Formats: sequence, structure tokens, C-alpha cells
Amino acid sequence: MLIKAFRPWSVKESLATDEQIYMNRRKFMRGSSLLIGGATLSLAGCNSEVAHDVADDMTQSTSTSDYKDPTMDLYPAKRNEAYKLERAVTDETVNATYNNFYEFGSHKHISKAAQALQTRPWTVKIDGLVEEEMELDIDSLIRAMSLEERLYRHRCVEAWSMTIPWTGFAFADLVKKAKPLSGAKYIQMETFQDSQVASGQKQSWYPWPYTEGVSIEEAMNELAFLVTGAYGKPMAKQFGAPLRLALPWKYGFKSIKSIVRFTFTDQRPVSFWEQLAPKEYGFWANVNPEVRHPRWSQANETVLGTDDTIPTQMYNGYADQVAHLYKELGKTEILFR
Ligand SMILES: Nc1nc2c(c(=O)[nH]1)N[C@H]1C(S)=C(S)[C@@H](COP(=O)(O)O)O[C@H]1N2
Ligand SMILES: [Mo]
Repeated sequence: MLIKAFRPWSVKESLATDEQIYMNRRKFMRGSSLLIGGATLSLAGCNSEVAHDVADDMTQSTSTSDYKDPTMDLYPAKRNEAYKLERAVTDETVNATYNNFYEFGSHKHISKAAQALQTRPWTVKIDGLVEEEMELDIDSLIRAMSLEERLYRHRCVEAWSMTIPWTGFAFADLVKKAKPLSGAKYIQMETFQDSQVASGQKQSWYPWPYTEGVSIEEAMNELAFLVTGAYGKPMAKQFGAPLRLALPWKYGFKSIKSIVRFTFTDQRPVSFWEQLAPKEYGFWANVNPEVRHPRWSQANETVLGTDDTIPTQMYNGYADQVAHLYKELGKTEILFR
């Protein structure tokens, strides 16, 4: 019955995931040895890993609340009614069993594997062009911030979408805490690296750790949200506990999970996906139904947990809040890039 419920978007997924990325990667490797060093890989190895993870998934529990989190008392946080939506919230079970988290496998059924991630103790480093570098314990950080709940749309570049009640705090508050120097223009973020718990990180042809970047103006935008919880409780590991980003006007890959580091810099960061496929996953990556991904249309999206396909909106429906950030940029190419 689950299989049937997943069919609508698994069609889309087959267009968009590993084989093509993998083939692309091979093309890329022929042109450059920059990122891969002496890595050897085989398609057979890659496939058996996927088969293993899918088998795992068939026995998994869909519960997301077994883990006792030390910040449990902060949930549910008060909802900020400014971020209400016209769409229904995606069913938690659907959302919690269909995740993109390459550290735990290059397909969507990683929720069981992700339970191996130890989210305490967890330290977040703030470094680079800041007044003073800091190492923050996650619980002190979360308790120092003011948590609220917001309903956000989420649009993956693979043309599926969902709606999530995230809990977290404004990215702007972290930027203020960091006290960036005047030369800082961008923030690079980094995910944990530990191939003992995240077997995907043994796939050495990927440029681990996962990184992403935003401009300081983007980080200061009211929508940029650092997420600590979902569905009224501390976030389940597969969502990117204990701290992930939500940038709802950008394709989902910008919303980096399980962050351990924020580096303030004057250089535009080159993200994990941009290193792998720069023609497909650019820096800005704003949702734009008019600009095709090189391999498929972005005009519509399949809504997870339903049979609906709906038109995608410019900036994923958040043009009022963010369009001004990009008025200097050219229309098609750069809106996607
Ligand atoms: N560290 C890390 N962050 C990540 C990813 C990933 O593979 N690793 N996948 C990205 C992509 S492509 C999407 S669509 C979203 C998926 O978030 P979800 O599983 O909560 O839907 O996480 C993003 N953040
Ligand atoms: Mo995605």
C-alpha cells in the first residue's frame, strides 16, 4: 500500500537521481581529476548499495519520535501565523520516510539508516570573517534562540514538493550572534563527516562533506530559517537533526542538513552539488518554473502524499519576500544558477 502511495513521484525520481548523476559524474571525471584523486568505483558496487538500503527500508519503522532529545521541553513552539499556507501539511509519515540525505544513501529511503547519526554531543563552529570565532554547544545555541513554528513549502529540484511545519529560529539571529566583519559577503555551511555512521560518505567520488552557501543578504532575509524541529517536536534525524537550513524559495538541495560549521567569507562558496554538476546545480538555485533543469521541466511539481501535480510558482511562491534580492541578476540563466 505504501508502494502505491509512492508511485506518482517515484516516476519523477527515476528521472532525476543516481544513474544520471552517476553517468554525469563519470563524464566529469574524464575531464578532471581535481576532486576525486585516486578513487576507484564500480557501477555494480553502487547498485548493490542501493539494493541494500531499499531492503532496509522495507523493515523500517516510520516513527520519528523514539529518540529522547534534551530540548524536548521547547516543543511545540508557538506558530508564527505570518507563514500560513494554502496547501495542506504533508503527512508526517510520508515526509519522514521519503528523504534526500546522500550521507545515508543516494535514494529516498534512508530514514532507518539515518538513525545511526549521534546528534549529541554536537558542536557548531562559527569561523572565517567574524569578530571572534566560536564553538557552540547545540543545546546552548538552541536555548539562546527564540524558537517558532512556520509552515513552509519545500520544492526539490527533482520536481516533487511538500509542506512542512518546521520549528526553528531566524538565520538572521545567528548572523548577528556571529558578528561578521565588513568584508564578509557569503556564508558557507558544512554537514558532519563520519563515514562510520554515514555509509554514503564511503562513496569517495562525492566531494564530502556536503556544503552549501548563501549570500549574507539571503541569510538575513526573513524567510531564511535554521530548523531544529518538525511536526511540533525536535526534528527526526532523517530531516537533518539537530540543525538544518530551510530556504523555501530555493530548490531543496540548498537546505543543508546536520550543520556543524558556518564560515563567513568574501568568496562565493562552491557547493557539493555545484562541484558535481555545475551546469545543473548553480549557486542561486531559486525556484523558477520558466527555466528547465537541463534534463527535465521545472514547470510543475508532484505533491508528496497526494496524486496531485500542480504548477510551480516563481520563487516557490515567495516572490514578495525575496524577488528584490535578485533584481540585479539576468532573468533566466541567473535565476536558476
Ligand atoms: N547534508 C545534506 N543536506 C541535504 C541533502 C543531502 O543529501 N545531504 N539533500 C538536499 C536535498 S536535494 C533536499 S530535497 C532536501 C531534502 O530534505 P528532506 O529529506 O527533509 O525532504 O535536503 C537537502 N539537504
Ligand atoms: Mo532535492
